[in-house]
Amino acid sequence: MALHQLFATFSISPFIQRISFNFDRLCVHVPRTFKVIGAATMCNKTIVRRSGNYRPPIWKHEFIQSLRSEFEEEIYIGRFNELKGEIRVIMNTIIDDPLKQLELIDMLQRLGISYHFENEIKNVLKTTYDTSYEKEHWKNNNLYATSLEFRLLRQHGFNLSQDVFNHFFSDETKSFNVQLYEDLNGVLYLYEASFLSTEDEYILETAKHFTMEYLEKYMKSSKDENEVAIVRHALELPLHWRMPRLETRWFIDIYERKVDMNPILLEFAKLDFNRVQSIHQQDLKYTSSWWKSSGLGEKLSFARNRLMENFLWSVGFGYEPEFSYYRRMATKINVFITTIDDVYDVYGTLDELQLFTDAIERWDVAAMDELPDYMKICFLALHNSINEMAFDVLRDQGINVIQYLKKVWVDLCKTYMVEATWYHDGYKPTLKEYLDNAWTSISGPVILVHAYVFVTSPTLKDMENLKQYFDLIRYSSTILRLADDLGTSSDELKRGDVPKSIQCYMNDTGASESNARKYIKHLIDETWKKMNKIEVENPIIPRVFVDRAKNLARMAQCMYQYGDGHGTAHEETKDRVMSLLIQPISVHSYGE
Ligand code: LA6
Ligand code: MN
Ligand code: MN
Ligand code: MN
Ligand code: MN
Repeated sequence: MALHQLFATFSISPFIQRISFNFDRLCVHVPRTFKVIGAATMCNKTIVRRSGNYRPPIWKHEFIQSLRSEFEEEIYIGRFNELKGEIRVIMNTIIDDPLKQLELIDMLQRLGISYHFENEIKNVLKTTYDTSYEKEHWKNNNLYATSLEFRLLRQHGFNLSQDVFNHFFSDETKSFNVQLYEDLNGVLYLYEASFLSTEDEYILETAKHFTMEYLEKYMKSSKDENEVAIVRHALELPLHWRMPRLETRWFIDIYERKVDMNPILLEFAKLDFNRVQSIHQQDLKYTSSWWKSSGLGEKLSFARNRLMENFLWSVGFGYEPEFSYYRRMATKINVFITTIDDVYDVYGTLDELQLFTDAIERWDVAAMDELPDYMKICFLALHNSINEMAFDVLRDQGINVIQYLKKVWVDLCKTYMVEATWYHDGYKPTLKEYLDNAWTSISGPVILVHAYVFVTSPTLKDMENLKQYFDLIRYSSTILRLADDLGTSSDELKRGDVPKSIQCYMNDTGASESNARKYIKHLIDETWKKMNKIEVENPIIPRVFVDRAKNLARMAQCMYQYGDGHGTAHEETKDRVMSLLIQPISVHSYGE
């Protein structure tokens, strides 16, 4: 099967066929309950356009260009390298203590600095995995140690069995031992480990429910503020589902207050955070200049103007310094997704949308001529940008990827078109029918196929192999879709849109909105389990790509944690941008 057939399993054809070109459709007859923001007269009838009522951006281009960081200066770099050496020394001194080694890895990961020690970490985990079935005293009877080992190994794609928890679990009562109630850390670590489970792992499923209940109770009864903050944070979202960079920023503050913290790790983590932040600022400046010069913000003023938020997504996909180019390209892609989605959902008439979809399918500048002006500029900007990215790949890797990139944009526009048609016809899909289309219409395949090209440096054969990772792309995209629906569907329905997953489930089952939301959250949990399974069962998928897929799901859960953090640009997103991209962490002075 060629890559262009990759997503064909999810047939959209029955709906596409209904979208025949009909000039009369330029004239919308049925005004729904949306505000008219644009009106034009064609064939003597008025075109009614919806409005997103989006607020203007809060981050100005001039402000972004004014950002300066001192953390690239010699004095910091010298100290930084010194600390890195000291951490290597620490690693060597604990070489005979497996538990200490795992604890150190855990701290390095949570402090966002493990990427400096990838080889060392891989070696430790490999050794641990190879000996993990032997009776070893350091983890016997120790729920905390067992859970830590389990989580770290699964996080790194090692396929170890849930049976490591047998000792703490009674098969007769199908429950965990009550002595555990004495061990907060053990329960907390078991809770985090349970999110690495695959489907049908009933011990881990029981662990998840048991630990949640325990931690909820603990939070209500404990007087220890620091501990309560940690437990509340864990219950809001488990570690496995969290956007790595935000987690790091949060954890550095927590770590500083820990009684047994290591000042070397802390100082290194702070310097690294600030150094990486200055790289992010360079990337941000580049994309902000690009966005400004594209003129799209002014010409398509009905659409969300969200350069900063789109950049934040890219930092969620990959924060490490090596991903600079990828972050820049991913931001452009996110900008196009956000803008074109508003063309389909808010502004365009059904006939204009069909023209645009056809133009994308032709991928030819000649196709522009038939488009209205606002679409022309959008089409050419997309066409140029994607071709330019393909040019970079051709120059650097010697392969032509245009057909692969184009394919995902065509699929995206076709699924947008299906939704536009459903909306126009007042059609209510079932949840299954909706999701078969909506995991593509949320743009996950666009984001991930481009990511694959930029982070794995593929050969043409690797591009063909991409079809084998179809499920990974689908699961990650499904979580993105479900999280987006939880955060955005209330406003979308007010504005006028197709029923989203929550409403489809309500229509299918008669459930209340609150129960439908619970069900969608359950689906997210189940989809994560499928993604976890792929990771441990397919060692050939490039890890750097699997991490992008997981990070996309994580970023979605982050952005929509408190509602629509992307489009509405509320306080929460503003605070996150401030702490991740604008403000460095304060460090003591490094003067002479
Ligand atoms: C879609 O918003 C959108 F712009 C996103 C932020 C989703 C992921 C895209 C990125 C990373 P909307 P719809 C930029 O909620 O119409 O309008 O599919 O998507 O529900
Ligand atoms: Mn469950
Ligand atoms: Mn939309
Ligand atoms: Mn849409
Ligand atoms: Mn949405």
